[in-house]
Amino acid sequence: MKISRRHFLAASAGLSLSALAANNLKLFNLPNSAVKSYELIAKPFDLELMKDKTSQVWGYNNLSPGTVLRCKQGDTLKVRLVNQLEEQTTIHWHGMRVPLEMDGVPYLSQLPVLPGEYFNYEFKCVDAGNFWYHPHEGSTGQLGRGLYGAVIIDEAHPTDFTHEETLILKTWHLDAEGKFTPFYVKQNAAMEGTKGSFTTINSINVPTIELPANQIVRLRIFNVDNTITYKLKLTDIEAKIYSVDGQPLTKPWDLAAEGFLLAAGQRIDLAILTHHVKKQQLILTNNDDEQLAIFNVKANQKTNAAEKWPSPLPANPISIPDISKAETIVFNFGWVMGFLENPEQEAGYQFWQINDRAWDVQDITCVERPIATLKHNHHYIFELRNASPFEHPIHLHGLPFKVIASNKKEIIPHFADTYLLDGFETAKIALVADAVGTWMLHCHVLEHLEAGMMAAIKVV
Ligand SMILES: [Cu+2]
Repeated sequence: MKISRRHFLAASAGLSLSALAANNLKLFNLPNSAVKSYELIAKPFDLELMKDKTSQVWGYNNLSPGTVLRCKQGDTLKVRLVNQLEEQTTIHWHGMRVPLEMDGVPYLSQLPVLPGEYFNYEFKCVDAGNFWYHPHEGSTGQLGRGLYGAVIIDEAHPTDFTHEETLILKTWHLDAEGKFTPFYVKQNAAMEGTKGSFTTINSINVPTIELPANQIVRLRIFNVDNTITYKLKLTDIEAKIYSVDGQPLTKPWDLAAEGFLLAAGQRIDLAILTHHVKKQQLILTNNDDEQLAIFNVKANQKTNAAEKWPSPLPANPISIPDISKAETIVFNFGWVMGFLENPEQEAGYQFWQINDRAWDVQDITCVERPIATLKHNHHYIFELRNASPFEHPIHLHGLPFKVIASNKKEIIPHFADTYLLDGFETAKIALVADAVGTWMLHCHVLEHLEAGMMAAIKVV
């Protein structure tokens, strides 16, 4: 069922956005500080991704990744999105706790921004860390063509890091001429998704990045890909993970010898000390064999930061779930195998389900049928069960969660906004439902989302 914009306005008239905002005020009750304003113009432009080939990408302000939005924890971010695309769009602030009406979900948070229109986003940045922005509309194509960017919220007080780099990972769907290949292929969408073939960091294939010696370096690594989980390793140097999804780890983790799985949508802060590097060249790899970036460590006379691992980053003000009083809700991530026997059937567009229900991206009334209703400020455990052999990075809007258990992996409890659910894995995440509103729970393999793997969770 398709519903007109007028219908949405009529339906939402009874719903007071200011009342919703008031409910969220507690979250945003930080001391008043600066306001940072940006304009993001979404439009197509030509970009040389492959040498001597032009790709017609979409970006913000003729950039892909778009402008880095940056301010300090507690500041207000004001962003005007101007739509100069030929289709409607929105912006979702991945991992950021914003009021529902700023969350960018079309027909739930706001009307889609039509070609030629603009929309003003404004919210307080309550958490420090690495977040990102992207459309929540036409996801495979809009993100696939390059619409995304980083949001970096600096900690309220200085950290021990003395140098930083932002690395945004994506594997583009391009042919040998630099032209886009399909982002959504039914047969792949029913399985692990359609992978691109040309991997870049900040839109450069295997960039060489200069790092000064004698520094405490913070690598902010983002996975904005439609599909791929990268298995990250850094050669010839010890590295530690300081945050996952922008949320600091109480005790930083060693980057394991077998690498770290960074799923679609996720971010980490990776720390290295460039004091006594074994080699002047450090290589960031995916799956051992694919080079992602080369770091050249250059002598630097300027500073002499102590050769000491930095203190953990300060925790964000997230409500801590109390497992002893939490109610458990089970979510089954299902797979309709019938599709594979008859790949031509149109019903194949809904072969992913959560608790036996497929989301239809064409039917805006889905937002009116939440899959679970939570009581405001109550504690919950979500048991996430994967009934398929394919992995699903499960992302929840509005409510950061604590990862607490898995039947397949050893879990060190930590906060995140996306959990990589392995094939046939059952995992547990815990949260306090401290933000009133309707929040999306979905897989960040974007073809899975568009083929049904999305649901609404309501907090009342
Ligand atoms: Cu999935």
